[in-house]
Parts: sequence; C-alpha cells; structure tokens
Amino acid sequence: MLLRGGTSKGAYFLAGDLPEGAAERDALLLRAMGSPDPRQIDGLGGAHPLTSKVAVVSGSADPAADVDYLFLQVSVDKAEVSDRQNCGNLLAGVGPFAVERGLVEPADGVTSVRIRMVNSGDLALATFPTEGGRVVYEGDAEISGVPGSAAPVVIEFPRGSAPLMPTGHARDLVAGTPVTCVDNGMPTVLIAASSLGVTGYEAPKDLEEDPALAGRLREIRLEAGRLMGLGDVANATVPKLTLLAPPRDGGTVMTRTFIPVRCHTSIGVLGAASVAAGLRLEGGVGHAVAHLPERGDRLRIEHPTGFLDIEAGVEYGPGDDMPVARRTAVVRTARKIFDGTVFPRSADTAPIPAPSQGGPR
Ligand code: NQM
Repeated sequence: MLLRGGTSKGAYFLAGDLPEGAAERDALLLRAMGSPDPRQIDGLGGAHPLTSKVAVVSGSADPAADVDYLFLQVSVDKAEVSDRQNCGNLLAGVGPFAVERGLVEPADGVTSVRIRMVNSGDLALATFPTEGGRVVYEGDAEISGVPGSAAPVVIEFPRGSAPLMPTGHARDLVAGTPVTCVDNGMPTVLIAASSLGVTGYEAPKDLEEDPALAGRLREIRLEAGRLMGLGDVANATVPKLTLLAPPRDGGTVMTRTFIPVRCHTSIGVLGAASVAAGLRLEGGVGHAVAHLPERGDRLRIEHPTGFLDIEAGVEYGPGDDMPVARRTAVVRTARKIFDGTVFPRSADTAPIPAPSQGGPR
C-alpha cells in the first residue's frame, strides 16, 4: 500500500509478504522503488529521500505494543537500503495501515495503536479517527508541507530513558564549529547557521548547491558521528544536521535540516523532536538563537515550507547534568494513496504475494 505519512511518502508492506533474509528483502525493495537511479523511473520511488521510504509492519510479540514497525530508507541513486534511522513521518501511516490490513481492530470514534519502532526499540502511540470499522482519512488538520487538510493522527512518544546528549556535553567543538549533538529519537547535530556563513533562511536548493557548505557539513558530520558513538557515518543517513537561525514568523526557531546531504523541504518528526529537546539543553548552541517560550512544552519549529508544532520537554534530575526527554507529542496526517500489487522486476509475472493477513478494506 502506498501512503503519505506526514510530509513523506512510502510503500507499506506486511512483514510476512517480504522475504525473511535482509539481503533478499533489500534487493526486492530496490527493484520495487526503482533504485539506483536519480529519477527512480522504473519503480514506485519519487526521486527524493522523502519519497523513497518503506515501512514493514507486523503484529508485535511485545506485550507493550500492538504492531512492530521497521523503517527502511531506500537510497535513490545508490543500491542501498538502510535500517539505521527511524522515520516519524511514515510512522503516521502505520496505525491506519495496521487497521487496513486487519492487524488492529478499529474502535468506534478513535483508535489508538501502540507501535514498537523496531529501528530504535522505542514505543509510540498513534491515535486517529475510525468509523464503522474503517479509517477516516478526511479531516480538517493541516500540516505545513502538505496541501489541503486531512484527519489528524496524534503521535505521542513516552518519556525517554536514553540520554539526550550522546557526547555527554551540551556543546562540542567539531571541525572547528560549535555544535550541540542531541538524540531525542533522531541523532541530530545542531549548528548556528551564522557559524557556517549562511543565514538559515536560504531555499533548500540554494543550500544544496553550495559546494563549500557541503564540504563543511560533511566534515562536521563525520567527526560528530564518531563523537556520538555512531562510528563511521560516511555512508549512513544519520546524524542529521540542522542549521538554526532566529525565528521569522513568531515561532521558536528557524531550521534548515540536511538528511544528511539533501536539504529537507520541511523537517522530520523525530528530527523536530531532537531539535526541540536540543534547544532546551542548558549551554547548547540553540540558546542564543531560539526564542524559547517562558512556559509550557510547546515549541514551533519553523522550516522551509512552514512550521511544525511539537510538545517536547526536557527534565533535569536533581543535581543531574544528564537530562532526559519528557513526553513528546505531535500532530501529523496520513493519506491512503493506492493499494495494489508491485512487480519487483518488470519481466516478472509473479507479484509480491497478495496480503496474507486481513486483506485490503
Ligand atoms: O525525523 C526525513 C522525514 C524524515 C525523517 C529524514 C522523519 C523523522 O521527514 O522522524 O520523519 O530525516 O531523513 O520523513
């Protein structure tokens, strides 16, 4: 099934419909999405990392979850499939897909689905309207970066147990640049745009076409990746890099996020959760740039196509300099685009088998 989840789009599969072995599964997904090819002309992918995504969903053996969700980033122009990051945008489609495929019984009114995110082991709760046994996609929730409106999918992440500061510091000097390395669901490096000689208000395309900036960002990413305990990140999609500038439209901060080479047209959900938590770290690089609200957990993260409102709090224990995230919550929307059969090779007559559980509704 192809769904838009938040500001991304991806192919959602039942785990049981894919080969068990990772190598065979990834080869099949590359063919299904049309990679490697900058245009993905021979597959479902949309020629951008934000539209070359896969969600693999199954019932969960974890008593704390209803379904397991494995996110796979399919490279556009390389023969690579990565499970090293999570995706909070495709997460918005997981609950509706689980109902569509009969993995979760819908309630009358709203349905909540407990999701175990296999990539990180973290839990999320997604709540969305359902009526008469069906998912309701129509609604009046609007999110920046998506035209029109749709039914809200409220996503909550419980209090985090992992430390927010993977390097142990709120600020590090990396490749000569002050940064804040933070992980509230997505390993992210925060950098004041001004420290890289840009404003942070440029169009994503203009930033992507600046070779000097690309070089600096790569240098920072490789060194920050090691400091964050991620090892050699030369071919990884994490950490992300977010440039920060003062807000322009009454929000908390303006952002430009590299994922990690292309510049995001908006911002990822977990990316925004990490930015929000990072801005609250005492001594972090965001403090001088952001306009943090005096009260409350809600922050408005401005990005190239609007803003993303997120509730994210940070808790310092008594005498504790290792803060953790309090509950994080965000509103997204999702849309079922089509449900059908994908042929992994153009010459194949045998499609990926029809859904084995439930069946399309
Ligand atoms: O941060 C893009 C997206 C994402 C990730 C990326 C995401 C998240 O916007 O939760 O959703 O950072 O590669 O889909």
